[in-house]
Amino acid sequence: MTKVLLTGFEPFGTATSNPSGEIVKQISGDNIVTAILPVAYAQSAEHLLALIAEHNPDVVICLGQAEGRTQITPEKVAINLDDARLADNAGVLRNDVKILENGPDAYFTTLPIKEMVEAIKAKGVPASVSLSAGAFLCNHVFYVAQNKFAGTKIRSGFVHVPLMDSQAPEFPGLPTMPLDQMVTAVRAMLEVL
Ligand code: PCA
Repeated sequence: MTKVLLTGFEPFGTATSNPSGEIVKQISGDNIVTAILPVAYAQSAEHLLALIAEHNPDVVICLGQAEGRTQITPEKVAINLDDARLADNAGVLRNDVKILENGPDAYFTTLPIKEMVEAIKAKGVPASVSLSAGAFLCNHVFYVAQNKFAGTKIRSGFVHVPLMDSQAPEFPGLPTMPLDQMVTAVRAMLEVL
């Protein structure tokens, strides 16, 4: 049986909740380990690598919030760069910092993201491949995971989700999606695996 590690993030910035964390709270199964990562550069990577060492997953899927998006968006590429206007939850601001000094500039996902997008759309939830995970925490853990599993058979990747409906008052004017649709989408991705 394929063992999956599925992670979300805690809230960050001015937000008081994070859909990625709420999604993972609703997913469970015999072969699924879920966790919520801190939104802090050093701690997120440390936590993710500790979970991997403890659980030996065959597949790692990390989820994160992307304000402004309207669809579930599996990410194609992780870049070797921390560069954000926002400080992380530990107060660390990074501009133009490499994640791994001698690492490659980028890694592609090793998840079957096109099949995943089709499976999500088949459930009636909008989805598309994204070509940029940004350069904040989401890209950071994505790059750390891809680097960890480079050259192995372990598949890993990152999926951004929109804001959820309950966040509308905190993010006026930005698109949201019902949380249950996001949970449906994540279950559809897991079925592909
Ligand atoms: N989204 C942020 C970090 C945590 C999250 O859920 C990002 O897109 O980098």
